[in-house]
Amino acid sequence: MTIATAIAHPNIALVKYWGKRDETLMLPAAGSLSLTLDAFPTTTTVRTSADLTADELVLNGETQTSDAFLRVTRFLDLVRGMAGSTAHAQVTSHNEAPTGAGLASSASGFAALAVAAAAAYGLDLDRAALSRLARRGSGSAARSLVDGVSVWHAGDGDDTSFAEPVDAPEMSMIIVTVDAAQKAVSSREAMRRSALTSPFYPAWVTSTELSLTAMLEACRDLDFSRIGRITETHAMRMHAVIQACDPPIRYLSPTSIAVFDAIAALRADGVEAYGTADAGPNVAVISRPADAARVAKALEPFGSVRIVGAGPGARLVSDGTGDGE
Ligand code: 2P0
Repeated sequence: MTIATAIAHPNIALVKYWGKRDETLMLPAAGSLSLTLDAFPTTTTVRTSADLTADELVLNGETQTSDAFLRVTRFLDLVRGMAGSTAHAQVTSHNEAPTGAGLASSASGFAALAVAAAAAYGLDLDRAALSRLARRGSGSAARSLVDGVSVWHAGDGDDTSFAEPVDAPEMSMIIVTVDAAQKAVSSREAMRRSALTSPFYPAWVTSTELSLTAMLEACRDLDFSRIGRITETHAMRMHAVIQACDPPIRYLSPTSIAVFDAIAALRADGVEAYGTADAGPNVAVISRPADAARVAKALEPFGSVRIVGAGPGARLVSDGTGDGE
Protein backbone atom coordinates (compact mmCIF):
# COMPACT_ATOMS: atom_id res chain seq x y z
CA MET A 1 0.00 0.00 0.00
CA THR A 2 1.18 3.53 -0.76
CA ILE A 3 -0.49 6.72 0.35
CA ALA A 4 0.12 10.38 -0.59
CA THR A 5 -1.72 13.63 0.13
CA ALA A 6 -1.54 16.84 -1.86
CA ILE A 7 -3.06 20.29 -1.55
CA ALA A 8 -3.91 22.61 -4.46
CA HIS A 9 -5.68 25.94 -4.87
CA PRO A 10 -7.96 27.11 -7.68
CA ASN A 11 -6.82 29.67 -10.19
CA ILE A 12 -8.78 32.42 -11.89
CA ALA A 13 -7.82 33.20 -15.46
CA LEU A 14 -7.22 36.78 -16.58
CA VAL A 15 -6.78 35.48 -20.14
CA LYS A 16 -9.24 32.61 -20.44
CA TYR A 17 -9.01 29.08 -21.76
CA TRP A 18 -12.23 28.44 -23.68
CA GLY A 19 -12.02 25.71 -26.30
CA LYS A 20 -9.83 22.73 -27.13
CA ARG A 21 -8.02 21.85 -30.29
CA ASP A 22 -7.53 18.23 -29.12
CA GLU A 23 -10.00 16.70 -26.66
CA THR A 24 -7.99 13.52 -26.06
CA LEU A 25 -4.75 15.25 -25.17
CA MET A 26 -6.62 18.27 -23.72
CA LEU A 27 -4.72 20.77 -25.80
CA PRO A 28 -6.25 24.25 -25.68
CA ALA A 29 -7.20 26.31 -28.73
CA ALA A 30 -5.04 29.15 -27.33
CA GLY A 31 -2.79 29.89 -24.35
CA SER A 32 -4.10 31.44 -21.13
CA LEU A 33 -2.88 33.24 -18.00
CA SER A 34 -4.15 33.04 -14.43
CA LEU A 35 -3.63 33.80 -10.77
CA THR A 36 -3.42 30.83 -8.39
CA LEU A 37 -5.29 31.82 -5.23
CA ASP A 38 -4.42 31.52 -1.55
CA ALA A 39 -7.97 30.39 -0.71
CA PHE A 40 -10.49 27.59 -1.35
CA PRO A 41 -7.96 24.69 -1.26
CA THR A 42 -8.60 21.12 -2.31
CA THR A 43 -6.90 18.39 -0.28
CA THR A 44 -6.67 14.99 -1.91
CA THR A 45 -5.34 11.67 -0.64
CA VAL A 46 -4.57 8.76 -2.96
CA ARG A 47 -4.09 5.31 -1.47
CA THR A 48 -3.06 2.57 -3.85
CA SER A 49 -3.39 -1.07 -2.93
CA ALA A 50 -3.22 -4.41 -4.74
CA ASP A 51 -6.14 -5.50 -2.52
CA LEU A 52 -8.60 -3.08 -4.14
CA THR A 53 -10.77 -4.52 -6.91
CA ALA A 54 -11.77 -1.10 -8.30
CA ASP A 55 -11.00 2.58 -7.88
CA GLU A 56 -13.02 4.54 -5.33
CA LEU A 57 -13.73 8.26 -5.07
CA VAL A 58 -15.06 10.06 -2.02
CA LEU A 59 -15.64 13.77 -2.72
CA ASN A 60 -16.59 16.03 0.19
CA GLY A 61 -17.62 12.95 2.19
CA GLU A 62 -19.81 11.39 -0.51
CA THR A 63 -18.92 8.31 -2.54
CA GLN A 64 -19.13 9.13 -6.25
CA THR A 65 -20.20 6.59 -8.84
CA SER A 66 -21.04 8.59 -11.99
CA ASP A 67 -19.42 11.48 -13.89
CA ALA A 68 -16.86 12.63 -11.32
CA PHE A 69 -15.86 9.02 -10.64
CA LEU A 70 -15.45 8.25 -14.36
CA ARG A 71 -13.24 11.31 -14.88
CA VAL A 72 -11.05 10.30 -11.94
CA THR A 73 -10.76 6.65 -12.90
CA ARG A 74 -9.82 7.59 -16.50
CA PHE A 75 -7.19 9.93 -15.08
CA LEU A 76 -5.84 7.17 -12.82
CA ASP A 77 -5.63 4.89 -15.90
CA LEU A 78 -3.29 7.46 -17.43
CA VAL A 79 -1.13 7.55 -14.29
CA ARG A 80 -1.10 3.73 -14.09
CA GLY A 81 -0.02 3.60 -17.73
CA MET A 82 2.89 5.96 -16.99
CA ALA A 83 3.86 4.01 -13.85
CA GLY A 84 3.40 0.52 -15.29
CA SER A 85 1.04 -0.34 -12.43
CA THR A 86 -2.29 -2.14 -12.34
CA ALA A 87 -3.14 -1.27 -8.71
CA HIS A 88 -6.43 0.45 -8.05
CA ALA A 89 -6.69 3.48 -5.77
CA GLN A 90 -8.92 5.02 -3.13
CA VAL A 91 -9.16 8.77 -3.68
CA THR A 92 -10.51 11.03 -0.96
CA SER A 93 -10.91 14.70 -1.80
CA HIS A 94 -12.21 17.73 0.03
CA ASN A 95 -12.92 21.14 -1.58
CA GLU A 96 -13.39 24.32 0.41
CA ALA A 97 -15.05 26.04 -2.56
CA PRO A 98 -18.59 25.17 -3.64
CA THR A 99 -18.11 22.45 -6.29
CA GLY A 100 -19.34 23.33 -9.78
CA ALA A 101 -20.14 26.98 -9.04
CA GLY A 102 -17.52 28.52 -11.30
CA LEU A 103 -14.84 28.75 -8.63
CA ALA A 104 -12.63 26.34 -10.53
CA SER A 105 -12.91 23.31 -8.25
CA SER A 106 -11.91 21.10 -11.21
CA ALA A 107 -8.62 23.04 -11.46
CA SER A 108 -7.65 22.56 -7.81
CA GLY A 109 -9.16 19.05 -7.88
CA PHE A 110 -7.10 17.70 -10.75
CA ALA A 111 -3.96 19.60 -9.71
CA ALA A 112 -4.13 17.98 -6.26
CA LEU A 113 -4.98 14.60 -7.78
CA ALA A 114 -2.07 14.78 -10.26
CA VAL A 115 0.43 15.51 -7.48
CA ALA A 116 -0.97 12.92 -5.04
CA ALA A 117 -1.44 10.19 -7.66
CA ALA A 118 2.03 10.71 -9.16
CA ALA A 119 3.55 10.29 -5.68
CA ALA A 120 1.36 7.33 -4.74
CA TYR A 121 2.24 5.50 -7.98
CA GLY A 122 5.94 6.31 -7.56
CA LEU A 123 6.34 8.68 -10.52
CA ASP A 124 9.12 11.25 -10.17
CA LEU A 125 7.84 14.21 -12.21
CA ASP A 126 9.08 17.79 -12.31
CA ARG A 127 6.66 20.72 -12.14
CA ALA A 128 6.23 21.03 -15.92
CA ALA A 129 5.50 17.29 -16.18
CA LEU A 130 2.99 17.54 -13.31
CA SER A 131 1.35 20.50 -15.05
CA ARG A 132 1.08 18.44 -18.26
CA LEU A 133 -0.40 15.55 -16.30
CA ALA A 134 -2.93 17.76 -14.47
CA ARG A 135 -3.96 19.20 -17.87
CA ARG A 136 -5.16 15.75 -18.93
CA GLY A 137 -7.67 15.76 -16.04
CA SER A 138 -8.92 19.31 -16.57
CA GLY A 139 -7.26 21.92 -18.74
CA SER A 140 -7.27 24.71 -16.18
CA ALA A 141 -5.65 22.38 -13.61
CA ALA A 142 -2.38 22.76 -15.53
CA ARG A 143 -2.15 26.32 -14.14
CA SER A 144 -2.78 25.34 -10.49
CA LEU A 145 0.66 23.68 -10.38
CA VAL A 146 2.24 27.13 -10.46
CA ASP A 147 2.63 29.75 -7.68
CA GLY A 148 0.87 33.07 -8.34
CA VAL A 149 0.58 34.20 -11.96
CA SER A 150 1.12 31.53 -14.58
CA VAL A 151 0.95 31.19 -18.34
CA TRP A 152 -0.31 27.94 -19.83
CA HIS A 153 1.26 27.61 -23.25
CA ALA A 154 -0.97 26.29 -26.01
CA GLY A 155 2.14 24.39 -27.15
CA ASP A 156 2.79 22.35 -30.27
CA GLY A 157 1.62 19.13 -28.63
CA ASP A 158 1.53 17.21 -25.35
CA ASP A 159 5.17 17.93 -24.47
CA THR A 160 4.96 21.69 -24.79
CA SER A 161 1.51 22.44 -23.37
CA PHE A 162 2.12 23.20 -19.69
CA ALA A 163 2.04 26.16 -17.32
CA GLU A 164 4.96 28.09 -15.91
CA PRO A 165 5.39 31.16 -13.69
CA VAL A 166 5.21 34.75 -14.92
CA ASP A 167 6.47 37.82 -13.03
CA ALA A 168 3.61 40.21 -12.39
CA PRO A 169 2.74 43.07 -10.04
CA GLU A 170 1.19 42.15 -6.72
CA MET A 171 -2.59 42.05 -7.07
CA SER A 172 -5.56 41.37 -4.86
CA MET A 173 -8.59 39.51 -6.06
CA ILE A 174 -12.03 40.20 -4.62
CA ILE A 175 -14.29 37.19 -5.17
CA VAL A 176 -17.97 38.11 -5.25
CA THR A 177 -20.05 34.95 -4.88
CA VAL A 178 -23.46 35.96 -6.14
CA ASP A 179 -24.77 32.39 -6.39
CA ALA A 180 -23.11 29.19 -5.13
CA ALA A 181 -25.44 26.77 -6.97
CA GLN A 182 -24.13 24.17 -9.45
CA LYS A 183 -23.94 25.57 -12.97
CA ALA A 184 -26.50 24.41 -15.56
CA VAL A 185 -24.07 23.64 -18.40
CA SER A 186 -20.57 22.31 -17.64
CA SER A 187 -17.56 24.20 -19.00
CA ARG A 188 -16.58 21.19 -21.05
CA GLU A 189 -19.95 20.98 -22.77
CA ALA A 190 -20.20 24.74 -23.23
CA MET A 191 -16.71 24.91 -24.78
CA ARG A 192 -17.70 22.19 -27.23
CA ARG A 193 -20.91 24.00 -28.12
CA SER A 194 -19.01 27.28 -28.54
CA ALA A 195 -16.58 25.71 -31.02
CA LEU A 196 -19.37 23.99 -32.95
CA THR A 197 -22.08 26.64 -33.01
CA SER A 198 -20.84 30.10 -32.02
CA PRO A 199 -20.13 32.18 -35.13
CA PHE A 200 -17.68 34.25 -33.08
CA TYR A 201 -15.49 31.28 -32.08
CA PRO A 202 -12.74 31.72 -34.74
CA ALA A 203 -12.43 35.40 -33.81
CA TRP A 204 -12.34 34.43 -30.14
CA VAL A 205 -9.36 32.11 -30.66
CA THR A 206 -7.45 34.75 -32.66
CA SER A 207 -8.22 37.52 -30.20
CA THR A 208 -7.22 35.34 -27.23
CA GLU A 209 -3.76 34.87 -28.72
CA LEU A 210 -3.46 38.66 -29.13
CA SER A 211 -4.77 39.26 -25.58
CA LEU A 212 -2.23 36.81 -24.18
CA THR A 213 0.67 38.51 -25.96
CA ALA A 214 -0.53 41.91 -24.69
CA MET A 215 -1.05 40.51 -21.18
CA LEU A 216 2.45 39.05 -21.03
CA GLU A 217 3.85 42.47 -22.01
CA ALA A 218 1.72 44.19 -19.37
CA CYS A 219 2.90 41.71 -16.71
CA ARG A 220 6.53 42.21 -17.74
CA ASP A 221 6.06 46.00 -17.47
CA LEU A 222 4.27 45.58 -14.08
CA ASP A 223 1.50 47.69 -15.63
CA PHE A 224 -1.52 46.97 -13.43
CA SER A 225 -3.88 49.27 -15.35
CA ARG A 226 -3.19 47.53 -18.63
CA ILE A 227 -3.52 44.09 -16.99
CA GLY A 228 -6.91 45.16 -15.68
CA ARG A 229 -8.20 46.53 -18.97
CA ILE A 230 -7.15 43.40 -20.87
CA THR A 231 -8.74 41.21 -18.17
CA GLU A 232 -12.19 42.81 -18.26
CA THR A 233 -12.39 43.20 -22.06
CA HIS A 234 -11.29 39.61 -22.56
CA ALA A 235 -13.89 38.29 -20.06
CA MET A 236 -16.68 40.16 -21.88
CA ARG A 237 -15.51 38.63 -25.15
CA MET A 238 -15.65 35.12 -23.67
CA HIS A 239 -19.21 35.65 -22.47
CA ALA A 240 -20.16 37.07 -25.88
CA VAL A 241 -18.90 33.87 -27.58
CA ILE A 242 -20.81 31.73 -25.09
CA GLN A 243 -24.05 33.71 -25.41
CA ALA A 244 -23.87 33.32 -29.20
CA CYS A 245 -24.10 29.50 -29.00
CA ASP A 246 -27.09 27.61 -30.41
CA PRO A 247 -28.90 26.90 -28.16
CA PRO A 248 -27.56 29.92 -26.23
CA ILE A 249 -25.84 29.64 -22.86
CA ARG A 250 -25.80 32.54 -20.43
CA TYR A 251 -23.69 32.26 -17.28
CA LEU A 252 -23.92 35.87 -16.13
CA SER A 253 -26.97 36.72 -14.03
CA PRO A 254 -28.54 40.15 -13.56
CA THR A 255 -26.57 40.41 -10.31
CA SER A 256 -23.30 39.65 -12.14
CA ILE A 257 -24.04 42.52 -14.54
CA ALA A 258 -24.80 44.79 -11.58
CA VAL A 259 -21.36 43.91 -10.16
CA PHE A 260 -19.70 44.92 -13.44
CA ASP A 261 -21.62 48.22 -13.30
CA ALA A 262 -20.45 48.78 -9.71
CA ILE A 263 -16.86 48.11 -10.81
CA ALA A 264 -17.22 50.72 -13.57
CA ALA A 265 -18.58 53.17 -10.98
CA LEU A 266 -15.52 52.51 -8.77
CA ARG A 267 -13.25 53.29 -11.71
CA ALA A 268 -15.17 56.50 -12.37
CA ASP A 269 -14.37 57.37 -8.73
CA GLY A 270 -10.67 56.77 -9.33
CA VAL A 271 -10.39 53.26 -7.83
CA GLU A 272 -8.83 50.88 -10.30
CA ALA A 273 -10.83 47.65 -10.21
CA TYR A 274 -11.45 45.29 -13.12
CA GLY A 275 -13.76 42.29 -13.28
CA THR A 276 -13.79 38.86 -14.81
CA ALA A 277 -16.20 35.93 -14.61
CA ASP A 278 -15.88 32.24 -15.44
CA ALA A 279 -18.54 29.71 -16.40
CA GLY A 280 -20.94 30.90 -13.73
CA PRO A 281 -22.43 34.08 -12.28
CA ASN A 282 -19.70 34.84 -9.72
CA VAL A 283 -17.39 37.76 -10.41
CA ALA A 284 -13.68 38.01 -9.57
CA VAL A 285 -12.29 41.52 -9.37
CA ILE A 286 -8.64 42.51 -9.43
CA SER A 287 -7.29 45.60 -7.72
CA ARG A 288 -4.06 46.89 -6.28
CA PRO A 289 -3.69 45.47 -2.74
CA ALA A 290 -4.10 48.96 -1.21
CA ASP A 291 -7.55 49.32 -2.84
CA ALA A 292 -8.90 45.83 -2.05
CA ALA A 293 -10.78 46.71 1.14
CA ARG A 294 -12.56 49.62 -0.54
CA VAL A 295 -13.50 47.48 -3.56
CA ALA A 296 -14.76 44.69 -1.28
CA LYS A 297 -16.90 47.14 0.69
CA ALA A 298 -18.47 48.54 -2.49
CA LEU A 299 -19.35 45.03 -3.72
CA GLU A 300 -20.81 43.67 -0.46
CA PRO A 301 -24.42 44.41 -1.48
CA PHE A 302 -24.16 41.87 -4.32
CA GLY A 303 -23.15 38.69 -2.51
CA SER A 304 -20.57 37.24 -0.20
CA VAL A 305 -17.24 38.94 -0.72
CA ARG A 306 -13.79 37.61 0.02
CA ILE A 307 -10.40 39.22 -0.58
CA VAL A 308 -7.75 36.74 -1.73
CA GLY A 309 -4.23 36.98 -3.07
CA ALA A 310 -1.60 34.95 -4.85
CA GLY A 311 -1.26 31.42 -3.53
CA PRO A 312 1.08 28.45 -3.93
CA GLY A 313 1.11 25.86 -6.69
CA ALA A 314 -0.06 22.32 -5.90
CA ARG A 315 2.24 20.46 -3.57
CA LEU A 316 2.63 17.25 -1.64
CA VAL A 317 1.82 17.54 2.05
CA SER A 318 2.53 13.99 3.02
CA ASP A 319 4.58 11.77 0.89
CA GLY A 320 3.31 8.35 0.35
CA THR A 321 5.50 5.91 1.98
CA GLY A 322 4.29 2.37 2.20
CA ASP A 323 5.45 -1.05 1.25
CA GLY A 324 5.03 -0.17 -2.47
CA GLU A 325 3.33 -2.20 -5.18
C1 2P0 B 1 -10.40 29.31 -17.50
N1 2P0 B 1 -12.55 28.08 -17.56
O1 2P0 B 1 -9.47 29.70 -18.22
C2 2P0 B 1 -11.75 29.10 -18.15
C3 2P0 B 1 -12.58 30.33 -18.09
C4 2P0 B 1 -13.89 28.51 -17.26
C5 2P0 B 1 -13.99 29.86 -17.83
O2 2P0 B 1 -10.96 26.56 -17.72
O3 2P0 B 1 -12.87 20.58 -20.04
O4 2P0 B 1 -12.85 22.84 -16.09
O5 2P0 B 1 -11.86 20.15 -17.79
O6 2P0 B 1 -10.53 21.26 -19.59
O7 2P0 B 1 -10.64 23.47 -17.15
C6 2P0 B 1 -13.01 25.76 -16.99
O8 2P0 B 1 -12.78 24.66 -17.79
O9 2P0 B 1 -12.47 22.46 -18.55
C7 2P0 B 1 -12.12 26.82 -17.45
P1 2P0 B 1 -11.91 21.04 -19.03
P2 2P0 B 1 -12.10 23.31 -17.29
O10 2P0 B 1 -10.24 29.14 -16.27
